[in-house]
Amino acid sequence: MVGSVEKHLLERIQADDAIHLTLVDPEKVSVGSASNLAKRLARSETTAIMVGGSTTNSTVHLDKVVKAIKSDIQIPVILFPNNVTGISQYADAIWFMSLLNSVDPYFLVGAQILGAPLVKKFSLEALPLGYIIVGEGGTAGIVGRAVSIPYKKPELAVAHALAAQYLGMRFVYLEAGSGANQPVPSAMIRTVKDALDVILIVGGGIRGSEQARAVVTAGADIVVTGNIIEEAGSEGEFEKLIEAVKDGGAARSRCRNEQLQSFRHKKLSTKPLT
Ligand code: 1GP
Repeated sequence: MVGSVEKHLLERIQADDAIHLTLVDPEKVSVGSASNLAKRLARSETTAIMVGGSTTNSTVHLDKVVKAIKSDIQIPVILFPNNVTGISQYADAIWFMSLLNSVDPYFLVGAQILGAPLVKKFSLEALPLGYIIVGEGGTAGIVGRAVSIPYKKPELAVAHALAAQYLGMRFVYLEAGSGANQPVPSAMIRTVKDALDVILIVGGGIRGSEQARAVVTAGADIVVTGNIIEEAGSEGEFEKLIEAVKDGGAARSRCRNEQLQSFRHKKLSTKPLT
């Protein structure tokens, strides 16, 4: 069942072609700094806040961080759990995710079984997500015991993404790992996007506007950044990155319209005379 957070995301994607989400890692923030961050995010055009990290282990702290963020913003807060300890009753929704290239059944379905009753109890909106580690993979890849897909093997990423779609997941996330040296390459994003009918999320290692624009141009519907908001040093850099996501989306939709028009034009001009 599609809930209000998912509807919000889909409407924003329909309007702008591509959207930006900000990831806040509770391990990296105090309650006070989370509140300051939220005030800054409230002034930005990020579409939703994701809260989670590969090593989240204190639900008490997570609760406080989510509450602090929620008190300052109107946009949705979506949990991005690494484990059952990543579930907070104060969030709006949760990426209900399976790490599809993990060799450990716990990350495929075990943690989900343990967490599902809590998701129900807290009335969290579950957003079904196929999570795929690619390239370096970072801490998420190590903790999740993933066999990471090399950047040169886009066809393997497609196979994983299609499996997610056929299993009924409405989102697929290509994760290069937080702080990755190289974000997911355009060729891999494009190959996956061309094969997929569900929403494609891309994140990990995206540090600047040009990288964000490239990720969108290649086909990402949702761009996730985490570190950049802390690293940028100035609000301007972060804003520019979100602007680049919007520009990339607008350029993509212009390109699609032009292709459609040229297709229609060709069809009309080749219509046989009767
Ligand atoms: C991690 O993809 C996200 O899941 C964000 O990565 O911190 O490198 O932006 P960064």
